[in-house]
Amino acid sequence: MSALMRPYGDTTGDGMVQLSFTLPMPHGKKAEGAAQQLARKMGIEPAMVVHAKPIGPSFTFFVVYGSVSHLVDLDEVKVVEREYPLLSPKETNLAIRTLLRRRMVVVGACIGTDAHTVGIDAILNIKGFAGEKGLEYYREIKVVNLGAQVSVPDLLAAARAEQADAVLVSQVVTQREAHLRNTRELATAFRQEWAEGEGPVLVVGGPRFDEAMAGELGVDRVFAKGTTPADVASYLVHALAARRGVDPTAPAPAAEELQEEPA
Ligand code: B12
Repeated sequence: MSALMRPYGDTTGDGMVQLSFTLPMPHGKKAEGAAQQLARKMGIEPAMVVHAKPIGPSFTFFVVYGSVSHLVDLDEVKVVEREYPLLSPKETNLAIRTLLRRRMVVVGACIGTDAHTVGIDAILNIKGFAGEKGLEYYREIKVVNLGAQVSVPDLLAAARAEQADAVLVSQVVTQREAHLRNTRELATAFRQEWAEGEGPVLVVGGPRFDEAMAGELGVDRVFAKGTTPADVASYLVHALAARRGVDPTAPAPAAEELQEEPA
């Protein structure tokens, strides 16, 4: 695969892309012209307005299809690759037993005004996500799911009372960067309570987070869209092992111990 590539629609390398947006003006010829102008300014040439639909009297939604001349350089693409091995529930349970000699306590919540609980429930609830069981299924994990619209002081109090090993926070609403502001508030409160490397492992997740922002936001790890429960459980084992200076890939599960484990 070449490091340089172009998008395509009909024939390889034709550069075709499709994008949608809304302009704050009534639907009409002028609006379609405005949409075309915007697309051209974005480097789409020729730009076809393939769909325009009024949204009430003062707004119009557009879909524009056209060709860009830009190239994508794969050598310049920077992403956060998973930095730990993916464990099965059995391996996670065994690793927790060996590491902690007790159950791992995980406290989860949506903070701020955010009421979107489906994401955190996908990770925590036993029914899980994408064919994987959630953290409640893991015998060695105790899950305390506080639900929606939890304030940072209440979350901190719960984390202290439960002696949480990890705090998992979901932020789905991103209007006015609420997810970033709330995460910074969370990190500040927890870092004031516990010294660096102590206290619960802080994890935030949601569909519009950039996984590269953990350091900047003051949390240990950020998860974005498509995260599965095993991604999170495996990370928590890795993070707690690393804090104890243990090889994150250890402890290697002994075959006979794994067989004792149901499910
Ligand atoms: C369902 C839904 C609702 C439901 C929520 C029900 C519930 N109990 O959760 C209801 C109807 C209540 C609702 C309300 C609102 N909603 Co709404 N909602 C949605 C919708 C359609 C789906 C979200 C969802 O459930 N996704 C499925 C889950 C599984 O995906 P996920 O959240 O991304 O989670 C995954 C990952 O992100 C990650 N993850 C998420 N959290 C965490 C946490 C951790 C720790 C980890 C490790 C991983 C992780 O793992 C999950 C599994 O992979 C989205 C649009 C969309 N299609 O996404 C809008 C959407 C999120 N809502 C939106 C809005 C604006 C609202 C309202 C403000 C609308 C209004 N004006 O009242 C209110 C706000 C209510 C509030 N106070 O928060 C906007 C947000 C826009 C923005 N940029 O902020 C969206 C994007 C719709 C849109 N396009 O405008 N909503």
